[in-house]
Amino acid sequence: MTVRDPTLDSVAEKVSRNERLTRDDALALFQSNDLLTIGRLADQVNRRRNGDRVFFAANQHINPTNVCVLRNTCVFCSFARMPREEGAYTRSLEEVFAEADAARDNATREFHIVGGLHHKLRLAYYLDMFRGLRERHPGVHIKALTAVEVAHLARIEQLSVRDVLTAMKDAGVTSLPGGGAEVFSPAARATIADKKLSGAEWLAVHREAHEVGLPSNCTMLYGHVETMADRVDHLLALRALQDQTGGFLTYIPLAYHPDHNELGEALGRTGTATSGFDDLKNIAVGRLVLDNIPHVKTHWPMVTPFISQVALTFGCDDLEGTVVFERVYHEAGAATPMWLSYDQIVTLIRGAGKEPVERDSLYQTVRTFEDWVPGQRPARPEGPEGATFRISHRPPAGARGRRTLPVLQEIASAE
Ligand code: V47
Repeated sequence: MTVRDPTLDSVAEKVSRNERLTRDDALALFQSNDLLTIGRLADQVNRRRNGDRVFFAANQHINPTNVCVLRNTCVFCSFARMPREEGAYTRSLEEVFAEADAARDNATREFHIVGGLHHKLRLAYYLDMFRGLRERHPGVHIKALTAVEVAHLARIEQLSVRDVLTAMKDAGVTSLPGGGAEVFSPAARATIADKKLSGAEWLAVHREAHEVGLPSNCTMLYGHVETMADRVDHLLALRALQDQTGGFLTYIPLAYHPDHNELGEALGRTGTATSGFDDLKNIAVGRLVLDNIPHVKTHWPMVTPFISQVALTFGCDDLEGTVVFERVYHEAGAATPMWLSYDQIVTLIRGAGKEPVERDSLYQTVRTFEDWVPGQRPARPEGPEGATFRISHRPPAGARGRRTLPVLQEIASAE
């Protein structure tokens, strides 16, 4: 393979020999602008593992509350509110169940449940939610609560993290999402998320999750104040834990969105998210460094469906899913859709010359599409013909100049 940037020669040799990359190799990759070489190397590694398969999930995001005790200290987040701040909400269990009923019409296989650190919501609220969802939607996996929420619940309940995780598992949770990792560097964390649990604590929660039999995802928030060395050390810390537990399913690089949050204002970055160049580089370097994590996922709500489609030839084998409805990044200025239809996802994957595979949370195959011919019939398997989402707008949030977000009002068949 022709390598334009000579600093990547030894990385290319190691990749061809299937050898583990070092810290210096990872730094060289992040510092290089030879994106096509980096992408080709990552593609090579991904193809060895996944061939042309690209996974996706028919999933639904549920955010039970945006009230968060870290509202004033996680300065990169646009989603959180103080309890009485305009736009603050907390769903009753009935409201959560009503929102989740959308799953019936949309052949959903995964609920992705994350929210703020509420000062009053107790563990019982979440356990009742998981049990209720399990009962109402027995075929749907529950991927719930970031390590930050788990640690918060352990603290307010005066329980161990292990006890909280075990109770979650018993109530029907099948995996943990990867949020809250941000970037482990203590210096960067002190700037963007001063009071959040530390990197070591985040890793400890995931270690415990893996030990009690809950696999999890992992993330890195990039494109804010972190250095290239911070990115590398973050990836190496994830790789080291994975060597010990094998419990991470997928790595997801998360592109920082600077709108409607204090950090974006302080950096003068409002309206300027990460670049497509850096988005693709983060996918590819993640694939190359995390040689022991089976999957790398691109989160299309953050980087656009088009960059995500291109990422499929830059080392990525997972296009996330239908998402229905993304709120966290849209509060921070993401201009992408709030969901994609099942058919749009399948078409994006096919459009990249890849083989779509619908998966569940644990990467078990739900469906493949060898027999599906575009244009003849929808790829979407079940649900009433023409089912669609009806969107309404809540009253202006006002506080901190945050924009009004469309929220799910009801789900119904198209008239
Ligand atoms: O931890 C918050 C990020 C994360 C902003 O596990 C922001 O499958 C960008 O982790 N700009 C939560 N990012 C979401 C998350 C996730 C997403 C999709 C899939 C999975 C999975 C996990 O969102 C937070 C934080 O890193 N975030 N605010 C922002 N302004």
